[in-house]
Amino acid sequence: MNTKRIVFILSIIFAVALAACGGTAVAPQISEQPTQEPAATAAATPAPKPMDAITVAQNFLDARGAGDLETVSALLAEDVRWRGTPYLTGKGSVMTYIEADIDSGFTSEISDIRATRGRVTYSWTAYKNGVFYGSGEDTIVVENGLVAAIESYTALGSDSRPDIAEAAFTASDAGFSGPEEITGGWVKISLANEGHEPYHIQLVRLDAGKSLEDLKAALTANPEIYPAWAEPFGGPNAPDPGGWTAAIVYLAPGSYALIDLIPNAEGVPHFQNGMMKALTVTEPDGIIAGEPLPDVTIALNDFAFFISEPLAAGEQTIRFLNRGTQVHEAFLVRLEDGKTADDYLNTPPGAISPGASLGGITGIVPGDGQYVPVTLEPGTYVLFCFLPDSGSHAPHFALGMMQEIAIK
Ligand SMILES: [Cu+2]
Repeated sequence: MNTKRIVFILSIIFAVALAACGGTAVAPQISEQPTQEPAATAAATPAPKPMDAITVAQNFLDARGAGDLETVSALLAEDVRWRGTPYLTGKGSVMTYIEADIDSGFTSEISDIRATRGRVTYSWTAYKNGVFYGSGEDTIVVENGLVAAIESYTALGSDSRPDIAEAAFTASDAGFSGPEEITGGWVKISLANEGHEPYHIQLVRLDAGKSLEDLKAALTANPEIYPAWAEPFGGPNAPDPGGWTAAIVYLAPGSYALIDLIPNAEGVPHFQNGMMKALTVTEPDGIIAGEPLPDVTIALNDFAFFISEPLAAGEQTIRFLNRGTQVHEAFLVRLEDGKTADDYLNTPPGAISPGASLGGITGIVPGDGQYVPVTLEPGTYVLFCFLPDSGSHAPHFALGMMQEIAIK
């Protein structure tokens, strides 16, 4: 891949950052990975909050494993659905099935639990009277603190599970093209850039009755804060001109806008000049694909990236998880040999930047996570978040969300 690409956006945003920081650029964090989050201390224990989806699912699985039927029953919604195998509706039917399962001597081990938007996916290995019986992957859907659905692939066979659907979009200097409607669930959204500037897809879910024009007007009036009726839902971050990126995202049914927030050479965000497209996400029918299993997780905090384990060369899936309090994005660039993050940011408008985009994800809300498939080669990479701080208006990279990563 040609690593020489023209980048307009970065130098423009960096100029804003310099102004916001009084003209002093903040040096990037350069660290031997991984960068671990600091351990919580007793003094910093947060106030009690409602059980999250993983805790509910874990409690349910633990109780089932222990044969604690009272707790199992208490964690099931009255209209719980068990989809796949078996196919049941209602707490009574599900309890009868679980009781029979336990009486038959089944036990299981659970691993790789991950969750997004109330959907908890995990791997299981089952034993009958202590002898290996089978393995698979299920999803538990948690609503209002209770198990609302169990999506089970047990007896369907390993290849009966739906693959993650793909939706391909193209950006040109004239706008976005791609599907008008896709099915909800986990979707791999790809973006091919046939234009002359970097373009990205920021998905925004709109409340009923709100239009693209409403969103355009609101973000024009206040470019830093989404209105209450619009929720950023991420998407693939910008490929270089001529390039291609993808992100695997969970899309809830509803009405969405695809927008591009990157400013042009005059500093005007692309969406103002037509880089907007409507997208309808429909209710999925039956079992949907499970959540991807990441090779590495990169947490987006206020204001730093935390990498769960060393990034290695090769093909892999990175999970980006927003653990902060603001909307964050991640943009991954491979630098040319000997170049730094500052060199990349300081590329003059219209000049050739010393790095190549691998994409990443656009803005996601706290608690949300999305996945990016990448192939990494040995070299120096840098992660950026360009979104503005709600208080100081400085871009997050100037506050610490700029990190160089060496991959051997
Ligand atoms: Cu950020």
